[in-house]
Amino acid sequence: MTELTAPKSSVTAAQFADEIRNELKYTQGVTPEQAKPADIYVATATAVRKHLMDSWMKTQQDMINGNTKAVGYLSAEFLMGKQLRNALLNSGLTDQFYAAVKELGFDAQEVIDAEYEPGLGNGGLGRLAACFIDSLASLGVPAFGYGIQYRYGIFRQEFDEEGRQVERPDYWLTNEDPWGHIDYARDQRVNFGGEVVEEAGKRVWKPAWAVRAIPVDYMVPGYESGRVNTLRLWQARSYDEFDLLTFNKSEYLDAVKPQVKAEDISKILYPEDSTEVGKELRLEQQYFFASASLHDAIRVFYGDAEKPDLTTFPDKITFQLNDTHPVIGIPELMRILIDEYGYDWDTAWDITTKTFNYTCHTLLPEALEVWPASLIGKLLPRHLEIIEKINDQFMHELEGLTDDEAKIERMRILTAGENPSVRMAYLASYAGSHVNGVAELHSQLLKDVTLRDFSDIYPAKFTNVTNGVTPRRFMKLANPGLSALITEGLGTDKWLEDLELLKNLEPLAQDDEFVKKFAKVKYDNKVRFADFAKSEYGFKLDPTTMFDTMIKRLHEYKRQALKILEVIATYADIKSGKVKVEDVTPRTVIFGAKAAPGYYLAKMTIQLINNVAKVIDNDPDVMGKLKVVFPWNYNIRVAQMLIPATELDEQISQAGKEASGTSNMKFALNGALTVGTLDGANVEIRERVGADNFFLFGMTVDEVDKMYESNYDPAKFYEADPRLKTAIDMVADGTFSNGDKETYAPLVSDWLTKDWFMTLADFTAYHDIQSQIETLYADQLEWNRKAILNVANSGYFSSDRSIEDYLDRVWMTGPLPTEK
Ligand code: BZD
Repeated sequence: MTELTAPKSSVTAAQFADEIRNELKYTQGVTPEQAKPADIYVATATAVRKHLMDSWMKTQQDMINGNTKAVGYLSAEFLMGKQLRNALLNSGLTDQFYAAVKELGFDAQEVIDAEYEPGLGNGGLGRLAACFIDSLASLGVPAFGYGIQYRYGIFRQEFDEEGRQVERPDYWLTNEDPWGHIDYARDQRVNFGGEVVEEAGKRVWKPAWAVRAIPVDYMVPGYESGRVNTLRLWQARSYDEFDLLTFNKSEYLDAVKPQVKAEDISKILYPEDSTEVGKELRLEQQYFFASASLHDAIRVFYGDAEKPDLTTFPDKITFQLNDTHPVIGIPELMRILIDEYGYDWDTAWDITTKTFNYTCHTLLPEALEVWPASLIGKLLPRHLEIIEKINDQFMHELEGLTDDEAKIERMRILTAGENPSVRMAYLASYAGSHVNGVAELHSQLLKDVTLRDFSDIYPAKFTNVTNGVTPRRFMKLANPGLSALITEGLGTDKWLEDLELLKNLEPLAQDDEFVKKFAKVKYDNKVRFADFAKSEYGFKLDPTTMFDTMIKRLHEYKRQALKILEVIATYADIKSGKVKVEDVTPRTVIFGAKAAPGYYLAKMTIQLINNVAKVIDNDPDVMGKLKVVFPWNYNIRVAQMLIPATELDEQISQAGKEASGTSNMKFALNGALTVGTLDGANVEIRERVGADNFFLFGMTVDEVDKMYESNYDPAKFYEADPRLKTAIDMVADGTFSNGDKETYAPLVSDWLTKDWFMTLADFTAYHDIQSQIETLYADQLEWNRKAILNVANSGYFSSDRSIEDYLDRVWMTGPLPTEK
C-alpha cells in the first residue's frame, strides 16, 4: 500500500534509510542484518523524532516568549492509537519511509505492526482528547495535553469457550516506547494525607506521604503546520527516602510498602467508563496528575522565579477539564496560590476561575462524579477545607442571586447531612469560566436538566462545542483509497486541513462514473477488512454482503441488545420461512465492544452476541445470508480498518442518553449510511447530510420522557410484536445456550420487567427502518450516492472545527504567529 503525500521533508529515501541505519547502530546497537522489524520500528521512530525536534523546541520557545495564550488539556485519558504512520504523515516522511524500509529489506507493514497500541483510554472521551491535541497542533495553537502514563492501559479483551469476556492485562510497555521521553529533571512532588495545622495564623498542610511525578513527553506534530506540541503524561514513582526505614519500622518489607503504593498510582487505567466507583486510588490518580500538571505549567511559564506574578497565569494558559476527572485541580490551584505563593483568597479565586473551563461528556446521573468528603479529607485535608470554603462562598453568593431556598440547597457543592460528599460537576460549573456539552442536543439537555440550576443562575457560562474527529487519522491514514478519490474529485488535497471543502464533492454524487469509483473503493476496503479479519481472527467474511457495524463500549443505553434482538428475529424469520431466503439482503453484522469488568448485564450481552454468532454460523439454513462476528479487543487499530469498510453504521442509543458519539462522525466521513435515533450528534449529522440520507427511527427525547412518566411497561411491547416475542423467547429458551434456560435469565428478566433504556419500545420502529435500508441497498447506485452525500456534508465534524469553536467560545486564544 502506498500513500501519496506531498513530501514536505526534503530528505530523500536514501538519506532516511541512512538515518534508520544510524539509529540501529548508535541507539540500539544492532546491524541491519541482525535487525528485526521491531528494531526497524524503533529506529524509524527515533529518526522521526529527530526530524521533529527543532519544530518542537521552537514551538515551546514561541509559546513561552510570545503573547499567545496556550491551552492545557487536562484529561485522565488520551487514547492515541499507534503513532508511527501519523508521525510520518505529519513530518512529510511517508514516502521516504516506504522506500527506505524496502531498501533495508523489510516489509513496511511488519514494521508498522511492531508498534504496540497504547490503550490509555476507555472510549470516546479518551479518543476525543487525542483528536483534539492533533487538531491543536495542526492549527498551530500552543498546547499541552496533560494526563497519566498508565503502566496498564484498557484491558485486552478475550472471549472464552462460552463466549464470555475475559480481561487480560494490557502491559503495553513490555517493549521499548520510542515516542515517550522521560524527563527526570522536570519532576514534581505530589503530596498526600496528613493533617492541616494552624501556624502563625495560617493553615499549613503537613502531608504524610509524597509521590514523585515524572513527565513522559510525547511530541504531537501538527499536519502541515510546522508546529509540534507536547503530550505530557505523568508517571508515579516513589521517593527513595531512607527515613522510611528508620521510621519506627523494623521490617524492610513494611518499610517499602509506601513506595510500592506510590508507584501504584499510575499503574492502571480504570476500565469503568460510565459508573464511578468512588475508589481511593482513582482520586489519588486524579489529584496526582492535576497537581503535577498545574505545577508544571507554572514552571514552564515562570521558570524558577521565587515570586512570580501569577495574576498573569490565566493569560499564559487556559485549562480545559475533560469531564470531572481533573476537577480536583480547582482546589489545588487555590491551594498553590494561597499556601505556596501567599496570595489572598479573593485574588486566588479570581485567578482560578479565569483559568478553568469544564466539558461535560455525559447525561447519565450515575456518571457524574461525587466523592465522599471523608475520603477527600483523609487524602487531601487542605483541599477539603478549601472546598468547604468555596461551598460557603457559593451559598452566600447564591443567596444574593435568588430567593429560591430549595434551589440553593440543590446546588450545594458539598452536600449537607451526615455523610457529606463533594459533587465535582457542580464544583466545576461554579468555578469554571465556561461549561460546555459535546453536541447541540447534549448542551441543551445539560442546560434544561442535568445542570439546570447552574444555567439558570449563570447562563453566560454555558455553551456548546460539538465534537469532531481528526481527518488525518480517520480518513487519510485509515482510508487511503477514499482519500485518493476525494483528492482526485476535488483536484486538491487541501481538504485534509479544511474539511468543509468536502462540500464540493456534492455534485459528484450525480456523476455515475464517480459513484462507481466510490463503490469500488468501499468494496476494496471490505476486502481489506475481510483479509484482516481472516488473518487476525480467523473469520471468513464475504465482502459482497452488507457490512453492518456497531462499535462502541458495551452499555445498556447504547442498546447493543436492540441490534442483537433484531438479528435474532431475522434469523427466526428465515428459519420459519416467514421470509423467503431469496428476499433476504445478505448481511455481515459486526460488533466491537468492551464491557466494564464489573458490569454484569453488559458482559452477559457480549456472551449472548457471541453465542448468537455461533448458532447462526453453524446453521446451513442461513448460510450466506446472515452472519454475526465479534472481533475481540476492539481498539483504534481495528477501528481504522473497520470504519472504512462499513456500509451501515448503527447509532441506536436511547434518545437523550448519548452525549455526542464520535464514531458516527467517522462513519459518515468514510461513506457509511447511519441508522440512528435522534440522539447526541446524530441530530446534527442528519441535519447536515440530509434527512433523505440518514435512516432515522425511534422515540425522541420527549417521547422517552413521556413514556417514563406513564410507567413504561416493556412486557406490553413484547406481547405486541410477534417478532420481538419470538426473539426474546429464543434467548430465554436456551437456543443460544445449548438448551440452558438459566444462562440469559437475568437479561431476559431485565428486558421484560425493567428495560430502563426502552429497547423493547423501539424494536418495531427499528425493524421497519431495517426494511427500508434493505430496499435502498438493493439499488447500489442510489445507496452509494447517498453515501457520497454523507461524506460531502460531514466536513463540519472535523476536530479542527471543534477546536476553532473552543478557541472562539471558550479559550479566547488562537494560533502562534507564523513567520513568513
Ligand atoms: O464521550 C463519551 C460519551 O459517551 C460520548 O457520547 C461522547 O461522544 C464522548 C466524547 O465526548 N464519554 C466517555 O467516553 N466517557 C468515558 O470514557 C468515561 C471514562 C471514565 C469515567 C467516566 C466516563
